This record gives sequence, C-alpha cells and structure tokens, in this order.
Amino acid sequence: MFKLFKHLAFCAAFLVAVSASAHSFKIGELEVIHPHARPTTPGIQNGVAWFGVKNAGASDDRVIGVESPIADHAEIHDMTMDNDVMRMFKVDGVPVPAGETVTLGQGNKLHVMLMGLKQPLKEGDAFDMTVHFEKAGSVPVQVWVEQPSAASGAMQHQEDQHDHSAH
Ligand SMILES: [Cu+2]
Repeated sequence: MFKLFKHLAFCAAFLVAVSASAHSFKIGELEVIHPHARPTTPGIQNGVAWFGVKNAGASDDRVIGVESPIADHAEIHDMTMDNDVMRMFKVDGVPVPAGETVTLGQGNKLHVMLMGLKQPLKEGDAFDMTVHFEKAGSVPVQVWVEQPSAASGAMQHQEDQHDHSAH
C-alpha cells in the first residue's frame, strides 16, 4: 500500500511538472507546442530549438520555414550519419498531416538551427520566433530557453556531437 502511494505521488508530481512547463500558440487549426531552445555559452554561434505542431484540422499543412530576430537566420535541419559523424542538412519543409502531431526532435532528428546568434541563449529567458506554414500562414511564438529534459536527452547529446562544417 505504501509503495503504491509513493508511486502515485511521483506520477502526480511528474504531471504537474509537465503541465507547468508547456506552452502553445494557435493559428487556425494548428497549434505550435512548447517551442524551446537549449542554453548556449557565450561565443557559441549557433543555437538549436525544437517545437511540436498539432494539426486539428481536416487538411494537411507544412512548416515551410522559421525566423527569429535573435539569429541572423534560422533553418529547419535534419541529420544523418555519415561515417560515424552526424551531419546536418537543411530541409525545405516538415509535413504536418491532418489530425496528426509532429514534434521536431521527438523520434526524428529534425531541429531548428539558429545561425549567427546575436546573444547567448540563457536558461529561463524567452525569445521571439515566427513559424511559417504553407497554408495556415505565419504564427509568432515565444521560445523558452531551458535545459534538456530527460526525455529528449538522447537527441540533445547527438546535437553536441554533430558537425557544423556544413554551415
Ligand atoms: Cu543543425
């Protein structure tokens, strides 16, 4: 009985933590979920950000680009393994099929690359970003700068190792 109680208490604490650390932005039937970026140290040129998109509508859409005043430019990247080196490449868009939720970095290697950061990304800060959709248009979002969660730890680790020579 005691064990069960402890387990429930843990789950409750976890749920609270998750709901307190999520935010989202709507445009039409689309919802941009929890845009977030990893903190950077001063002198680092590039930052990495992620977000999810939930498509509650009946038609497919597509993320076709992102931009942020905090960086010279931003691109959507994918990654691939090339002789044990993780290499990134720019993708033209990310499909968001009707009725589905697509999350960059979750089960895929997609991410937003913020190139030419104008200031370091500090934990606890937030910055503006705009997400462009093919059909729904553009939606301004706030990106939260936060430490990697346990759930996305594996992805973040790969980010540390990937090759930036392509930039
Ligand atoms: Cu990248």
